[in-house]
Amino acid sequence: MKPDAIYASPLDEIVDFQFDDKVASVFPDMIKRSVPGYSTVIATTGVLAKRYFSRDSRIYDLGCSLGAATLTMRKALQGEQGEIIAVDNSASMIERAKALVAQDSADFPLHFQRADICDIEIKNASMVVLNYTLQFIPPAQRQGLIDTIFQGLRPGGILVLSEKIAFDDAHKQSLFIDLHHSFKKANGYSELEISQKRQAIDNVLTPETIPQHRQRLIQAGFSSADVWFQCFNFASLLAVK
Ligand code: GEK
Repeated sequence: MKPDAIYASPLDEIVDFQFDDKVASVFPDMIKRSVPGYSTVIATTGVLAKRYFSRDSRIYDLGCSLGAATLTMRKALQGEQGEIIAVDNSASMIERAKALVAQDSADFPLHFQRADICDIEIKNASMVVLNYTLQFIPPAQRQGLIDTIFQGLRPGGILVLSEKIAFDDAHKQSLFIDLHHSFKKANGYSELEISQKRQAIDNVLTPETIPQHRQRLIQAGFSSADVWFQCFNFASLLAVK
């Protein structure tokens, strides 16, 4: 795993964070050291796939990056009949994900699509995974995307929605941001790296509160939407159609 040192040296200008080749090349290290609970969420996505996948249906992994969730679900669904559609709009992510899948021996059908997740058609899905990606979609487009996902799910199908979250309570907001920084420091990031990355990502990542997410999911038509995992300001919800 190539170590992430993108923000390790002082930068003259901090540009908005992008999922380019520099990021894709260090992504597994970056996400593991930056997102508390990431490996639990990925492993549990496989457990949920095993439970909720239904024969001849599709699973969508929206904002698949290097395909961590896709590879876990594929392994869980060996021998089943259906397909995974893994979507990302970053060419670097899709190319590298394809190379990783080429080394994977699981036989569950998988197709990559390079597209904006707000423009794709979703149909015949038993499960949709949105792991840490809705946060990069402009807030005004989020309800439309969640509505499209709901409509493309079979009855009883699920959406797994994992996000960085915000808090209405100012004390909780600053406490969890602080704890997240401590988590990053404990994982070897310096103060400079943490602060430069924060400047780069603040304009492109808009976290929302759990009540905002739940309200949007219920408005779309989901019969339930519950937090099944949270570590500091990162949470995952399970919404059932
Ligand atoms: C994982 N789910 O490892 N359309 C398609 N892809 C997009 C869009 C968009 N509009 N916006 C962003 N992306 C992964 C981690 S990372 C989260 C997801 C993070 C893609 C973007 O290219 C990137 O690959 C991914 O969403 C977000 O479980 O880095 O914090």
